[in-house]
Amino acid sequence: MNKTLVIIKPDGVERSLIGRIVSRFEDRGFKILKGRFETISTELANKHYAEHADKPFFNELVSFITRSPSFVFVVEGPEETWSIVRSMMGKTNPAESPSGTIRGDFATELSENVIHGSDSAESAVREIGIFFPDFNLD
Ligand SMILES: Nc1nc2c(ncn2[C@@H]2O[C@H](COP(=O)(O)OP(=O)(O)OP(=O)(O)O)[C@@H](O)[C@H]2O)c(=O)[nH]1
Ligand SMILES: [Mg+2]
Repeated sequence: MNKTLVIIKPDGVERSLIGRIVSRFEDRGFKILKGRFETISTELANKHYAEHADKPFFNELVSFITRSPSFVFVVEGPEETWSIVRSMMGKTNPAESPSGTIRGDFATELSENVIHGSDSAESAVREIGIFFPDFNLD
């Protein structure tokens, strides 16, 4: 799987970080495909974050990701692109993310951590299907 889904979350769009974040992926040698602004609906957020439905932070997570436009796009690179993108993002908690990673450079809060990236090849296929159902992954 050489494509993955990336979302610059509402905090990143509100803070005008799109250009700097997209540049990192382009500088790394990836292609940006299919990007668009989207205020994620509650229905889509529930589907996207279904694995967290039972967690105590789920309602907060859904209200955050739906509060204003996100920038949703597909990144294309070599095999296992999702894994390289995740390493560029840093850890889930920005406080544990080293400088040089996206969350380590642009975020401080676990609940507002600027970026989402698919966490496996299977997640990439599933999530590209959720946001870009017409995208041909063959
Ligand atoms: N408030 C709170 N939020 C959490 C906690 N754990 C995770 N989150 C939020 O829920 C999101 C999804 O969690 P995960 O899927 O485990 O983390 P992730 O894969 O690094 O983040 P995503 O790329 O957004 O999926 C995270 O990005 C956090 O913003 C928690 O313990 N408390
Ligand atoms: Mg996740």
